[in-house]
Amino acid sequence: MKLHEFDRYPLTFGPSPVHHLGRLSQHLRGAQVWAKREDVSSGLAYGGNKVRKLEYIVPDAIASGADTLVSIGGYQSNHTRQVAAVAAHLGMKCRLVQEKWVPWEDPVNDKVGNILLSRMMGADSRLDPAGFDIGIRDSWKDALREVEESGGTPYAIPAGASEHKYGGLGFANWAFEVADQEKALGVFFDTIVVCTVTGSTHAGMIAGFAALEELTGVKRRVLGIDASATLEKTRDQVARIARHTAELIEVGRDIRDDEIQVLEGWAGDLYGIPVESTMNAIAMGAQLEAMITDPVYEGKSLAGLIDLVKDKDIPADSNVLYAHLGGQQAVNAYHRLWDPSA
Ligand code: 5PA
Repeated sequence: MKLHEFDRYPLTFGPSPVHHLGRLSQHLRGAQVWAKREDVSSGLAYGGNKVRKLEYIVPDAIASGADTLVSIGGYQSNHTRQVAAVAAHLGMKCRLVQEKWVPWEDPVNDKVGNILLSRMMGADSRLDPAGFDIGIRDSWKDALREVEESGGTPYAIPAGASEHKYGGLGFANWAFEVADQEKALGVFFDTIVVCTVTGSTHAGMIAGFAALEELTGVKRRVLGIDASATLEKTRDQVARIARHTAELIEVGRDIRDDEIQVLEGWAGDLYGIPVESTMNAIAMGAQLEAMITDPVYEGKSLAGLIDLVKDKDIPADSNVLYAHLGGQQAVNAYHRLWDPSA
């Protein structure tokens, strides 16, 4: 099937906005930097990249006859907040497993930001002490069984909606959206920069741009910036999902190895813990553009973009598109990073 033939349940306002980051570009003295904003493209609890993925998963959930969406993430998972939002929007129940993915000791880490919003939207959000892993977890299987035992019909959405058969479709569609927006704006983005953890955002883009390359012959670089700090796992997962998604949407050829670029250098040692480059990037985005990024994901990918532009790895005569995937709600749990009295 071609991408446009897959069912898509609209959860966004439409194409996410694209805009030029003029002051940041001027400051970096290199490529022109633009952003495409998943953080402001849905009315469902502030949106983010998972809402776009869920547009292609919801038809399957509805067709399955499920009454409860079940998913998993860290205490401050953006993904689980978006699953809770979509469940509320559909009139379904929501059961969330929130694990201690990040050793971030703060008394409000499991109380404010994303988890607060999920609870506000009626999700049954339960804490679990397990640490970070992007794979399939026992705690999640237990949650599915518990929903069944209590008479519900669960629908399973894995971490980041990535290891789902349709997890890559949302961002394959993002690639086609970019191509349309380029025409309207009269600009060409030769490089895309995106944050990568569970992989289907980046993987979907790879598949979508490969499909476009087959149609138009136009090549570009889609650079994933690792924020998982478990690079090999994330790289494997991106490659697997990109190849699976390319097959699903009938790209007509294999994804080449050179199309799968997950870069390391900005994650620090641990998922969820910012490093100096993260904090500098967050400050730059906020103070030059009032573009808010978080210390877990977007601050790290912005740090990658900044260095690649400064070092001219992204050439000065090019246009680079920063995929802003949301995630600002977690900053509440990281308040002390900006607290002058801390
Ligand atoms: C997340 C993910 P992928 O997981 O698709 O690679 O996306 C990475 C990413 N930016 C980038 C933001 C703001 C994100 O929330 N978040 C996860 C979550 O539980 O929130 C899946 C890890």
